[in-house]
Amino acid sequence: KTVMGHYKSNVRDLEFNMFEVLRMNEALDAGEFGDMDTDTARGILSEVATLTEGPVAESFSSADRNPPVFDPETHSVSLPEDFKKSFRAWYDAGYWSMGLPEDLGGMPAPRAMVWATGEMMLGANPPAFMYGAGPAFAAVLYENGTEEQKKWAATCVERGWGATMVLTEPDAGSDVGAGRTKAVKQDDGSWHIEGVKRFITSADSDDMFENIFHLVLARPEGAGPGTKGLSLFFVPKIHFDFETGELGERNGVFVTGVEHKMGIKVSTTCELTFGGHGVPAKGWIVGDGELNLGIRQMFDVIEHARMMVGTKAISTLSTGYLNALEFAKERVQGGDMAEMADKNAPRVTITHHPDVRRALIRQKAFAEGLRAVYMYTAAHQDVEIAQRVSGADGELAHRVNDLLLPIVKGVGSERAYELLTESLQTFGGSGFLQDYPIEQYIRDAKIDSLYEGTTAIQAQDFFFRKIARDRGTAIGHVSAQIKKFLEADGPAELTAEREVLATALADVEAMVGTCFDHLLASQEDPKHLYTIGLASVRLLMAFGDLMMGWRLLVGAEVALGALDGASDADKGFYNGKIAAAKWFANNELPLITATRGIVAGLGSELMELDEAAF
Ligand code: ST9
Ligand code: FAD
Repeated sequence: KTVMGHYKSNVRDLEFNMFEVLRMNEALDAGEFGDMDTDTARGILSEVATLTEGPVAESFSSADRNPPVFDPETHSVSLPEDFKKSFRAWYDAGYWSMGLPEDLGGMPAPRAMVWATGEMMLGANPPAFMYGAGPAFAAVLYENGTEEQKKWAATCVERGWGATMVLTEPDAGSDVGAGRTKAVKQDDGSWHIEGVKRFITSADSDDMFENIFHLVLARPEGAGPGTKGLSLFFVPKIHFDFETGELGERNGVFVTGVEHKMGIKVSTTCELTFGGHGVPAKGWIVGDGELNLGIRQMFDVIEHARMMVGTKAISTLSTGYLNALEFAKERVQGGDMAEMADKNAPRVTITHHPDVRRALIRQKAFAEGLRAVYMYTAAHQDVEIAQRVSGADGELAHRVNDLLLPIVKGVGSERAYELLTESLQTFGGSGFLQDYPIEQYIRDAKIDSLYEGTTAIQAQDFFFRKIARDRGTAIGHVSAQIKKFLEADGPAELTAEREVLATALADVEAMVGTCFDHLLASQEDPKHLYTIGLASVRLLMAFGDLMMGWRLLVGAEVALGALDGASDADKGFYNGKIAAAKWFANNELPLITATRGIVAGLGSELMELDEAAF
């Protein structure tokens, strides 16, 4: 069984975020993004919605039922034809050029546009978006590369090559610094890479690309341990003439296995062997050859990828919710609760049942709350927009983006997976069937809390790096923004909810304070670091809820202000924004107070428990 036309975009909410809440139209119409003005942006959003709901979504479930086949003899995979067609439909439309450097044929665009169109791709057919990483990865090569490498980057884009990011090894997952793949310097300035990497996305892709370039972390012989001893190498699948781009000999990097997975099956997850087949795997160190820059350069890739993973999860929740909503409006089951005593009362659609309404508004609040958070994050990826949205200058905007990436990625993936089970539940037993897309959404979205740094890693990154090492600069800026919102005059209709938000902010600040206390105390007694480790995912999730609660209320204020004179369709939309924000404030935010208490009471006893007791 396959599902056609599964994807439901939400262009109205994307436009609401971009133009009504974040007011990006001001920067667009001031000409800060070249030819991209507001009308152009709206036109693109609507075209991408049509493209993604149509040809891109078409192979979503069939590709799941007909996963790639690996041929160990030729080290290659074959992908379903209809999937390749979906990919082409997207790639040939050329939207990947938005936001790329102009030297690579890029079209100026705010990051929010990149991620808004990305959202639709990632909801319709996530693997298809991921196979299209070439231009974005080439841009990282361009930005970190030598003059000559900048030309290679242009070749990669012009010829439409595929790309991978290559970090993980069997013994080096979260701990990237444990990687053993080594690099041996050659007289001609190139390096020979030797080792086995695993779980490499898109490392082979049938005939979709004439070539693939791998961005590989490896340890130059003699370099030190850990991540700081790694360098980044550009390793093409097939050698090419650096002047003309013409393809030459096969390089010695081969796919030696493809995993069988729970979801995103058509996205190939490969074992990749370097220099194990009698042909050297030649690579070139990215940049001017200074050692130990590898992890920093790779993080330029990782930052895109983490944003991508969070947006993928959030988009899947959004289409999950909209599918559940459509089903709920049609499914007739049971009588109205208020007529409980009357066995002959008319049967109603399940949208009349309080618990279904609770489930629907919860899905809506999280889907739209998370969208508002990733949009706010994207707004801090452009100086021009960040300045307008929060008054952050370039440096601060960068820090705010850094702070929020683990929220988009970590909270986005955890909440999307959790809430998608609520979407499935809304379908009743039908949700369990492959006639509907939800079971695949759940399988496809589970990966999002795992790759690109598990939730535990995101939570540690959030506290140790994005808060403590940042000396609270970015989080201070964001809480100042929340306070500004709380202190400004607001509509009476939202007074109660603003009070709840103020409490949530105080709770989160207290939790951050508790973690700082343990950090300080750890200088005397390192066991206090355990307590932070035990608290960190709770803190991450609580901050995510605070961000959602805030951004939803900001949206609700905008909606309240726009109700007067709005069309009937817009009235429905705006009332939905207000209802979801109120619901989130009254039903989710108060839970943070309990978490604050739990975190305040945490010790490190759990770490002393004998393993035999588990
Ligand atoms: C993977 C791929 O899972 C899955 C999907 C692939 C999809 C491919 C397609 C994507 C398409 C995307 C398209 C985008 C389109 C957009 C278009 C736009 C035009 N931030 O803390 P330390 C650096 S891949 C920045 O001591 P440890 C920093 O340089 C596998 N930098 O770490 C730092 O030095 P310093 C993913 C950071 O203890 C240095 O690292 N695997 C950050 O040595 C050392 O830091 C993972 O993600 C940061 N947040 O190592 C691994 N953090 O301090 C997860 C660190 O001097 N594990 N640096 O600045 C971790 O992240 C670990 O925490 C660790 C720890 C490895 C960093
Ligand atoms: P481990 O690191 O062994 O983690 C196991 C468990 O221990 C997790 O729950 C983790 O949270 C926890 N844990 C580990 N260390 C810590 C710690 N210090 N503190 C607290 N908890 C900890 N990698 C690439 O390089 N390129 C790719 O393209 C790519 N694509 C992938 C595609 C798929 C489908 C999959 C499954 C993986 C992919 N990966 C890729 C690898 C992915 O990034 C890793 O799987 C991930 O980083 C986790 O590593 P691991 O699987 O070894 O788990």
